[in-house]
Amino acid sequence: MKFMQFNTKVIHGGQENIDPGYGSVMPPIYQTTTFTQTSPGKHKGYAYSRTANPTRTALENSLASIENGRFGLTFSSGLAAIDAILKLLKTGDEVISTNNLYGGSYRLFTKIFENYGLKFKFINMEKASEIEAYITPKTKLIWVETPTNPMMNIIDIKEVSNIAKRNQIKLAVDNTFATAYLQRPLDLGADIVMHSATKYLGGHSDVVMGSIVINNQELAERLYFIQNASGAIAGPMDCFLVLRGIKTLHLRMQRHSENGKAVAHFLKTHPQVEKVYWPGFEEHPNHKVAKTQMKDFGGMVSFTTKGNSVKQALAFVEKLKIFTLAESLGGVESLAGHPVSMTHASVPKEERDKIGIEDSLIRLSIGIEDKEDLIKDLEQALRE
Ligand code: P1T
Repeated sequence: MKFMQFNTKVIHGGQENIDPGYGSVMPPIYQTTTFTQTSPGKHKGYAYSRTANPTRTALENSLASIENGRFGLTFSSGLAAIDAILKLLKTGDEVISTNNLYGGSYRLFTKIFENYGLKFKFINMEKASEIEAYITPKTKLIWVETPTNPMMNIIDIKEVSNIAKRNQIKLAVDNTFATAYLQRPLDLGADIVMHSATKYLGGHSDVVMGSIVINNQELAERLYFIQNASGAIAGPMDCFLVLRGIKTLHLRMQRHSENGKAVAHFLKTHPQVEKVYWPGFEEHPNHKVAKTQMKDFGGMVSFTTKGNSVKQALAFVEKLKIFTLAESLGGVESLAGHPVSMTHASVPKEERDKIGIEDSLIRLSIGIEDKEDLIKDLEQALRE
């Protein structure tokens, strides 16, 4: 069904003949570890649930469909998905990564994979052409997160992909903040698109999961091998929940974006607020790129307050009533976080300072509540 557009794909993509047994509309939750064989190796396509499980297949096919890819894989967390991608590499290989990215990704790169002899170069990619200077014959992967967590930098996926292709380097894009609703990295030339499905894809703050979508068959086979050999797979119940989440992804992302815009504009004019980071502002350094590669600007907004102190930031988040102070993002409910003490505590202070993660920085995941209520809540928490 090649003609399907995005809103149809989130509901039907990859879901043909989902339950040949009884014709259920949603896939059954195959809560089983293993499958009957009539003779060794003779079965109906599934032998053991680490290797493959029908509920997982249903989700993996949905993910491939919405990202315009051919192959989908799901993992027990976003970090497990990134871990699998890095296992494509060998000791001595080099990775060029954005210098602003989720703290846990940075920790995985520097505290785990550097021990296995991978080398990471963390650079600012806002001017994509500057990447070229860091490429060596050992560079095998470029790692892009856009919008970045938590500074909302925008990286030009198409331009980076041209550089990657010219130099025969694979390009992986962490699409967690945007999702396939707002941008589709494979269409822009990326080789691998990765998500923390824990966030917008699941959408209800009740599942931890990661996903990968690719087009290239050889790459897919290597990743399926790693998924099975390393074993950090997603369970059937969680796959069911994320599949359910995806069916309303378009509606939620539309509302997240609408509310995100309202909150960003409110903060911008508030006397207590110093800076607001949101790619929808014309003065955002890569607004033009965001406008071209994204359908809208999403529901993530970060800001700093005048005076820039940790104390101030903590007082603000403690006063919030509708926003919940919590790690994570992308659920229906609005969350607030203080990156310095939460999501990015694992990034050393000198690195944080370099990329603008200041002491008073607050990151908001704008939910799908009434925007007037969200603004009132922010207003009362900003009141001294
Ligand atoms: O939490 P997990 O599902 O393992 O996903 C890791 C991850 C990867 N990439 C991005 C861009 C992310 O934001 C995350 C997780 N982020 C948070 C928990 C957070 O609060 O930012």
